[in-house]
Amino acid sequence: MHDDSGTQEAKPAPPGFTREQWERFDREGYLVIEDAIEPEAVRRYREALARIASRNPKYRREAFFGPQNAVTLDAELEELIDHPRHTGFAYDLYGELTKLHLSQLLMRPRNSSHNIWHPDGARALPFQVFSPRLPLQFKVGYWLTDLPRARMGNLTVLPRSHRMQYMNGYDTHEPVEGEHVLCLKAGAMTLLHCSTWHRVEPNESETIRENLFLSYCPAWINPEDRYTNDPAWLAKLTRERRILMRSYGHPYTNTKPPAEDFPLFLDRASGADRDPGVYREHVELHRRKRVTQVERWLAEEAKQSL
Ligand SMILES: O=C(O)CCC(=O)C(=O)O
Repeated sequence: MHDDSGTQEAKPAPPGFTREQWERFDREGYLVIEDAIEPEAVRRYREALARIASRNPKYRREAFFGPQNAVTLDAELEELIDHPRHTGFAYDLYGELTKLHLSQLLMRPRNSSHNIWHPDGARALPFQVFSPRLPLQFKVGYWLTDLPRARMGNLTVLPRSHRMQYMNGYDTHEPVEGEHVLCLKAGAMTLLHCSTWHRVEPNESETIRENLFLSYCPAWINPEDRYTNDPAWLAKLTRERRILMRSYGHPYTNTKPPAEDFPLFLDRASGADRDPGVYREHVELHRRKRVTQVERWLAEEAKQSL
């Protein structure tokens, strides 16, 4: 039986942050989770990247390659829209309005272009002005090749810099004191707060750095890599994947999605589609605020500091 709210089809939210992981992410501005991606999945994703490169006439083995909207480029990557390895982390932040902001595959060969220091998101009026604590973009990294040492095209972060609006190395490649060059094994997953300053190391090795980024945001932030998606492609997706793509015909629908897109997920612990006792009965599901896991932790923290 179908009910209008979608509750009967909805599944519980996948696992997200442990309390300890959240506290570390909130303090440092990023998190590394080793061995998060099974070797078999690393192999499948690498094969998909190779297929995408081989189909693209612009691909050159010696140049940076970074096509976006990657989940549409190979059927093997569709599962990344809502994979339970990482989607729960985004849901802990953005709850019922979670949206896939960007999907991108990256190949960084020797001596190819690499990014200078920057935070993600808006520059002239950074997200941090309005959201000094919580990220308005949240970037999940899937690392598919071993990067055992520096100067292999590594992602490099400045820990705790997500509270800084100015940073001396901005728009340069210069190493800065306290930076962390991420030396990762294939299968690691990283979580990055959009306000954390980061750059990319040059690649002086023979390894082509291969990875995937999946960013999430609240639906009311514009996506980075598309306006909408092909309706025929969307029609083949599962309910959760279609919702997470937020391919709406009218821009304000991102702020107020339709009733059938609720609940995105049921509460992980209780299986409920709504928070109990906060509204009168007549208030419809798609018009109800639901508290996120991160909001709960922030509320507990505020209580403890009284
Ligand atoms: O490729 C990387 O490691 C980071 C790229 C980057 O700077 C970004 O995605 O904002």
